[in-house]
Amino acid sequence: MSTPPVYQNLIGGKFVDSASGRTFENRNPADTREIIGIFQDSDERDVQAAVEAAKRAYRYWRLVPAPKRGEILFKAAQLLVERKEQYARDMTREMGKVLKETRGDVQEAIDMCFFMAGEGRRLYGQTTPSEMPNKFQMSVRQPVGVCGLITPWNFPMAIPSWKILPALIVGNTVVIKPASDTPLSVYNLVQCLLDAGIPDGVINIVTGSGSRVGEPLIRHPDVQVISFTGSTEIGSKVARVGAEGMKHVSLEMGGKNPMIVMDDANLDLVVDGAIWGAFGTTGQRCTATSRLIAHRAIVGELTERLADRAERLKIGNGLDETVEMGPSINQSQLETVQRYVEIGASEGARLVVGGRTLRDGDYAYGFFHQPTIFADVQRHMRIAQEEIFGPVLSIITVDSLEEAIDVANDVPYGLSSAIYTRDVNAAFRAMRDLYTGIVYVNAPTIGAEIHLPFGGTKGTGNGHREGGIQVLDVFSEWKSIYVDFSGTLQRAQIDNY
Ligand code: UN1
Repeated sequence: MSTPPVYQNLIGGKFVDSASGRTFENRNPADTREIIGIFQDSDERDVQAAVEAAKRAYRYWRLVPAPKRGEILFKAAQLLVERKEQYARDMTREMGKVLKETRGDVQEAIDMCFFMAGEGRRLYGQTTPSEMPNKFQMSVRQPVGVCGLITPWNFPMAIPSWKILPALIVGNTVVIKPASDTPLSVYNLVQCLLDAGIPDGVINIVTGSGSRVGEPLIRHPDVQVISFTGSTEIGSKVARVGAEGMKHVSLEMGGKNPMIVMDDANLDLVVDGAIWGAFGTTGQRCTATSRLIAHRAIVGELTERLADRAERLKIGNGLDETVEMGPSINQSQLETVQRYVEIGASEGARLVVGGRTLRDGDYAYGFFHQPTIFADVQRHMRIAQEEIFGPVLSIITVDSLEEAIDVANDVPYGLSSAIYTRDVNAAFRAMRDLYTGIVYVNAPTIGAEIHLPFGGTKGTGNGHREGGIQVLDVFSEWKSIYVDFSGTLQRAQIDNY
């Protein structure tokens, strides 16, 4: 086997070893015999150096005209387009999801790059009339400073792009800590930005653990913005640290996304949508369809059809174009799935398909689990309430739209939801009453497009949105500017009344 490549931290435009000289290996979750790369196991000293570099670069970058920053992003987007296939392959090797999905992940970064590049010529502010004569006023977006970005492994390029690109277009600089399971895709994305002409120090990468890198990064007094995607448990810790330091904090966390299926739904469409929503990315999406809330009149037939399709899904190494579902990301995630299968069984749910880890033949070297469906799930069972982040779908039976919406909303999360129906009244009710940041009609809970706001209610986040122009609010501050050209002192609230 050839020697795996070594990746260094990127600090101030230079690739450097960690201060301690320690490294870690990253392996392919479909075949752990393959080492994808050796990465730096960094600590506080590396974070300190990266933040200093980002702070230095900020003095320059914030003054580069936004349309010029946009031009660099346009170039980077074009490079991503050229390198899409290679990066998708790298991503399948490091993350495990199938090629068509890793191509989609790179595409999402391309979309974001073009979108934010265009924003360089907008970054719209507002002008408003003054209460007084001969006075002009406006509000403009300002960059905030150094942004600390902590990104997950399930969308190893798309999610980093959602954070890096809006941060940069506004004029901030960044230090990113990629998930230790998928740092390579962040290096690939950042390489395009460097090749497109991003100056030294504007983007810095520090790899390593959450405790040794993530924590000092978010605590650093010179880091003004923290954008985090990951678990609710870590997210609430990030929120506390951010609150102490008076930082902008954007959190994107879990989901327990429901798909409501009414008795008039087109079941062919539902089967396609539910299989894609539940088992795409091996269920490892915050937006994954993890609860199917089906009307009693069709639940029996639907369960059978879903079980039949799930049973026939081809599982394996995502580099094989015929494979439909890859492995879990790592041993611990696989164990979580196994644990929830046991929990579901012990809670009295009916296992209709799957439930087993695959260990024979080539599967022995990866973290493969069968797509799993439980029926007769009760709304308050743990498998109906807790995020599993794996290929497990819970089917809950209901008798009416009202009950379906009530069950759908009765979880601690609120990211995405869906309804399948041909009844326009039911669809509009659901659109209004489903308490999630994203609602789909006759489509599964996954598949958000980057130019709409992405995020959720309740335990899913802290009210911010990624995607859309709304993301700019995370990475900018509003400045209100008053220009008095009257040549006299005009006292607001006094001289004009
Ligand atoms: C995630 O699950 O963490 O909407 C992100 C989707 C993708 C992004 C998912 N565009 O499913």
